Amino acid sequence: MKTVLLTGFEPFNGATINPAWEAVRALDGWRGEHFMVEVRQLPCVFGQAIEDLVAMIDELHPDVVIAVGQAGGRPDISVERVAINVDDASIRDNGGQQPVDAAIAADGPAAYFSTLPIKAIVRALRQKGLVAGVSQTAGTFVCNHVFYGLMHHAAELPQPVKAGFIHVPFLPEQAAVRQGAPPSMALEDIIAGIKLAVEVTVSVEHDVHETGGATH
Ligand code: PCA
Repeated sequence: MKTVLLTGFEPFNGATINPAWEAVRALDGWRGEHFMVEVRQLPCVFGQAIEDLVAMIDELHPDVVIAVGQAGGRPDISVERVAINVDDASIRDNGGQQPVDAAIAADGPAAYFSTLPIKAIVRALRQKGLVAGVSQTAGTFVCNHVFYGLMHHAAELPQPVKAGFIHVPFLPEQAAVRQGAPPSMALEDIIAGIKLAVEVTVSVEHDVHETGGATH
């Protein structure tokens, strides 16, 4: 039985809802034939978010970790390829911090690649009619920060952990109150996408290597 840790961020930047958390918390207690899912919330706070995630991993010893965050303005479920070693915030986090051009790990590599089967996930999502793509940037705010911290910790663990990050769009009710009608996705579609990402990750041994997966 594999353990899958799914995390979602709390709302940030004055919002009252985060689609990542709404989707992830709907999967609390979900089990498949060969896996069980543990769901946790992460604070949108530099430093603390990585500390919390590392503690969760050390407690649960998951085989798979998928962290999920909101990427408002993106139209697709973005399966992130790469985490980079920099914090460069254009807004404050929920603790009032706004790091600029700061390394996440002073002695860490410039970047880590996701170890999720990113192309296989995108293919499966598209086959279900969900708007999805590989993304080449998770930004430089708390999501990239957590993604980098996750991969940095996973790289040090004795057991192999498949780990990565997925960004999800606004919900329709978030888009409705914003200027310029940004794209959005129904909660049920975001949930279906995260479920598929889990199922593909636990069942696929090697990623597929095909072109056309990227959107960002
Ligand atoms: N999205 C932000 C941080 C928390 C979240 O859900 C980001 O993309 O960095």
